[in-house]
Amino acid sequence: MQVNTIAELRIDTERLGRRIAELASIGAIEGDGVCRLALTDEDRLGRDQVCDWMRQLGMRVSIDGIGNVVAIRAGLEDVAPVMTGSHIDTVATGGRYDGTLGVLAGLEVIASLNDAGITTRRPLAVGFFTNEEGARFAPDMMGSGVHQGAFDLDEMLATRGIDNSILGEELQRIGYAGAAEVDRFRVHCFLELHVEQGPVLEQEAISIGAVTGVQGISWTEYRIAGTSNHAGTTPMHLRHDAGYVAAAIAVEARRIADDMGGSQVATVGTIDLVPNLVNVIARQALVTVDLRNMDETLLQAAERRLADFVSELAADEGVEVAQRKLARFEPVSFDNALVALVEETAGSLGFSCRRMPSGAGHDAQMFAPNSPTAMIFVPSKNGISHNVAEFTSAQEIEAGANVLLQVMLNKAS
Ligand code: HGY
Ligand code: MN
Ligand code: MN
Repeated sequence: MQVNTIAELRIDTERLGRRIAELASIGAIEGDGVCRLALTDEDRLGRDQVCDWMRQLGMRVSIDGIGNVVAIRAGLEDVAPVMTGSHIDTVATGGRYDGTLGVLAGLEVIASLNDAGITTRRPLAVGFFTNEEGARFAPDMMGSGVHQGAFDLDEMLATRGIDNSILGEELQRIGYAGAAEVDRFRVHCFLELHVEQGPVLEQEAISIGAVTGVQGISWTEYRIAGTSNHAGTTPMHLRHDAGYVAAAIAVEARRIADDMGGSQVATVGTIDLVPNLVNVIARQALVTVDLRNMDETLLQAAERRLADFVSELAADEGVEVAQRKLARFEPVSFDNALVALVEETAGSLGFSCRRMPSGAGHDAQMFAPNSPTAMIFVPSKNGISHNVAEFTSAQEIEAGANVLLQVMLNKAS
């Protein structure tokens, strides 16, 4: 049966729920959480499972040079596909919905169309991208960045992880160094369903977020070299204390966010001291700072203020500071017409909906420069994410997946 848009078609919520639970069992950690850091064995097992599902759905699966996996369902015409997808790698203390929901909801769209015997005019594509999180190998959105031409493949394959592993070697080890070319795949449009990972939809009791864009992201690593010395005998004015400088950076990062207000956020997620002993002044500190803002000019101002603070403090304390940019993304705006379609579709399905920006980075932002792109958010309980307590209800997932289904059908007709 060749149909374009079947307004009454709906996804199978139980089947989607089963797949979410099954994938969450791979890399399961205490508290219903998931740990599938990019290119670990857990990530490999998750990849194997999702590729099996893709093949069972009759899709043609391809793997590219950085391990991105894209499955295609043929359309009536051989034209640019309507694509959806996200990531299945997680942070070390992740939840079962971040990224995973977007990939499995995409497969649920395919399964629902298979059940209904519907063939769309355009092909449909569902993908998962390597290392969206950037927690093991920086930067984040790495795979989708290579896929869409923002990052150089060889440079990313040479990336050293926080565990000193090399990305390309890990990719080979897990058997996902694919042959498909990168930066060749262009889509008619790209949609990503994702949990909001923040408190807005829940607080406003709204079912669907029509995401207008993604804020700018700046990750910097500071490697501070001081002098180890005795904690008791060293007079304060003679110290070159790397631990003190690291802690001062964390305090200043917070002060910058508080002073600037608006959408400015600042996070010090890692501080490693050497030798990390109670009675030894640290000779080395490694600290990362994550700054984000919806406005590029303000984000640059925050970066400058922190950089000035660090260089002044380093001179005062007599330490050496080497800084390295781990990730830098300017704010991204999604396609207004596609955002409007998400809004209209949510409304026609009877769901409340509001436009909103994304505080988190997403694979979708890497598609935005090349193709019309938009995202669909569903609520996060208590606004929690990157935490095993991450939760979104089956009913909220059903709403988001049905909006995804209908928007994809609309664009593929
Ligand atoms: O850091 C982020 O915003 C995303 O989770 N990678
Ligand atoms: Mn995510
Ligand atoms: Mn995440």
